[in-house]
Amino acid sequence: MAIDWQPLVEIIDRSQSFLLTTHCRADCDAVGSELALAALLRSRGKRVAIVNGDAVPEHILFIDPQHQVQVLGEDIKLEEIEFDALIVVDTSAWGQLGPMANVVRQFPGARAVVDHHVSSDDLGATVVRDDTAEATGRMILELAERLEAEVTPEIARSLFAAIATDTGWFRFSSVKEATFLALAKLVAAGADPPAIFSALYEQHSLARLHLRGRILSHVVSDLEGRLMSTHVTQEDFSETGANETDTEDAINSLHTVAGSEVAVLFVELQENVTKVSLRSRTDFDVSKVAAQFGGGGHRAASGIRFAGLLDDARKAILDALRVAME
Ligand SMILES: [Mn+2]
Repeated sequence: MAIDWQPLVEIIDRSQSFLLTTHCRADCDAVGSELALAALLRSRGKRVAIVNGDAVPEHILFIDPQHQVQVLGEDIKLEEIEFDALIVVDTSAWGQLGPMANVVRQFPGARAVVDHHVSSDDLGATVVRDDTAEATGRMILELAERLEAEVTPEIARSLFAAIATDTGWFRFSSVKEATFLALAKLVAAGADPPAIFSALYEQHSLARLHLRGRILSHVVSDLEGRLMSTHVTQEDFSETGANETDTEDAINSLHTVAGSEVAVLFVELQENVTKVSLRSRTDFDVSKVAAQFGGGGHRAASGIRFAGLLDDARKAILDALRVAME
């Protein structure tokens, strides 16, 4: 998909200072895109601050060694926010911005969004969207090329990590030729894949490994193995000492079973909220089922925040999947 960068380039050209933000519970695509975009803008003499609604999750802190990401209300106050332009990356959903939603809503200057998600709200912004892109990070690389900016080793590392994580280390169906062409450019510019892999996947806690054991032991198979699901309870968290971010990537283990088409992970959060992740490895579109429950995402990967108990979430969503997958 050819992206029209011109409206965003015009905002960049006419603005001197930029506020960058992304979704809460940020991932490497979110933070990597923010950091790379910040470096690009600074290389053009712009003033840039990155302010998120919550802190960068601990397991991806390696991506921001200089602690450039600030947290609203902790590192920077609302009244200190004065910028010409605001750019939101890797989300277009009010509900994912957390405390930054108000900042975006009241922002008086130019607003822009760079995102690859299908489902979107109207943020009152100039939107650059490519829902065929595997990661926002690859879109930022394209912007760098459009701006003829130098891709420094820092930018390369941030964007490599962004693309690597949003593609599950290049194994999701969203991966295409353009992915590897971008990665080749990033490696040429100084990204070090083994170092990034180790920082991402080989620095976890023992608690996370124990939690993974529980997630695997809870797996149940449905529709003769086409629908695989599992869950994590608050008790699993407290007994292993792991936390919610330690569930990341666990769902993909369910697809290691032959014949599995759709995988679902239910995570019991506090206050009767259940977080649901869905992954499809066929043409079956999990975002349609997610949408039935107010969730969103892509055909191959979607999520739901279900207002209800774990057992109720399992019953409702697995029932809906059984019907949809028949
Ligand atoms: Mn992303």
